[in-house]
Amino acid sequence: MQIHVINPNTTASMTDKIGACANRVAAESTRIHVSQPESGPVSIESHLDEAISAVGVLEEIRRGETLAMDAYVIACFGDPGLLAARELTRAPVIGIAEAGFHLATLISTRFSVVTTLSRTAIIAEHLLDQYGFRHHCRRVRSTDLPVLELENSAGNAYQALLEECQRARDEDGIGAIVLGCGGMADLTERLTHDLQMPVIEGVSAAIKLAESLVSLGLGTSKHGDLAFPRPKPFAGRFADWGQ
Ligand code: 5HY
Repeated sequence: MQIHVINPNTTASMTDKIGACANRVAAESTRIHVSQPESGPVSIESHLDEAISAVGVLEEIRRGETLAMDAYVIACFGDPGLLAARELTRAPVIGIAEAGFHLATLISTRFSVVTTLSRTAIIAEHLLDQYGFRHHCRRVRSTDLPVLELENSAGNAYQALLEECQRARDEDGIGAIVLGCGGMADLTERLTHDLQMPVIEGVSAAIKLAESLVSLGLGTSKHGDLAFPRPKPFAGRFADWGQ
């Protein structure tokens, strides 16, 4: 089985970290391909970043389709371009936010999300509503850490994240925590140990969900709104998207 993991931002060290996490949890028979868009923001921390990175995700999906991938993972907690990506393929496409929410509700009745900048918390809240998980989620908390601070091993990102997770554990009446950034993929075990509470990060969750769907022969439905887009010309810089 071949799974294409896409880091929607353009920071190579974060792409490598996400790839390492995916390879750590993937089954023996699963081959992980990891990539990032050629163009786009180094980190995704705003609606503009989300919108631009979504095009990059779709370009990577189109590339993956030429390589016959069995599934795709969008490794940014905003799940940028998720539904449009599903229109482009029969393979399952899993966003790490959606995957994290699903697994959290399988092991706890209430969870909290701990993410990066407070300005991106609204993006996670919109996804909770869109996916129907709002009533399972007690709070979306932010550490106010810029995403790329997670790449700074000399920084205090871990301590800041741990303290916000401790507040969630002690104040929110929850049974699990969902980490709100692909760049936190390497911190799960340490946080689980330090918090003595289930901590879920989306890259691992998405890999296991993708493997399950493929092994069940389930892919993106082509009946209804996720059918392949109707052929039409595209103008200007998107001319080669046209059919
Ligand atoms: C992510 N940004 O997972 C999101 C996190 C966020 O570049 N990778 C990013 O803050 O929304």
